[in-house]
Amino acid sequence: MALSKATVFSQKYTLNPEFNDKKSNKELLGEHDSLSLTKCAAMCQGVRECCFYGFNPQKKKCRTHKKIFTSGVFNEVDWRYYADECCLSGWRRYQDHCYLFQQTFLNWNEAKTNCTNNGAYLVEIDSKEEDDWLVEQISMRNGGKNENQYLGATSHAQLGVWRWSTDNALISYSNFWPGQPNLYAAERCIVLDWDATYGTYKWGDTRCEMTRKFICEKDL
Ligand SMILES: [Ca+2]
Ligand SMILES: [Ca+2]
Repeated sequence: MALSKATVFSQKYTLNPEFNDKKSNKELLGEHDSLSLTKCAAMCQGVRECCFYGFNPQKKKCRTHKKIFTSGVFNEVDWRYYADECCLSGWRRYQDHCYLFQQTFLNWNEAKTNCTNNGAYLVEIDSKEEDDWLVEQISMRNGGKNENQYLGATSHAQLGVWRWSTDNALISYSNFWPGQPNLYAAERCIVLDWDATYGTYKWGDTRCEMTRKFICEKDL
């Protein structure tokens, strides 16, 4: 699939105010002269690896980064940073990951294969922030309908011990409904499970043969 960054970019770019007046050489692609923010944005847009850029209107400089830097940060006034959407068309970006909300219903194994074939993995939720963002996204798409979504964790190897499918790591964050997981022997997969009473999604264990919607995730 061709990466249509020009199209994606024109839809949206976001200011990241937490990086105001900061600079870092981490994940840096380059620093260039640039007369305007628009020209700086185009410099990032024109480079496939670029997903984050900063512009300094006083110095007329543009810094392009592979992704958001999290270390090596120092102060330098007048830098303002923007995130290029930077995901393939149809995917949504959250922090340094891209997500595809698949609308077909597949069993867990098929869902996992589908994500692999998309150069991604079945979504792995590592924080409350990521969980909240995903719930917000699927709530918008499904309008509160009962369309549960597979996550990438199973307990195939050991009853009640949940591991992510990419690296077999134990899940470090979870957000199960009270009373879940409840059927350890039969329900070896996890879904984001809609509850009409609470009007939101939390996690539940489920049978892996059930066909569900699912979310693919990939790293930038
Ligand atoms: Ca994740
Ligand atoms: Ca259950």
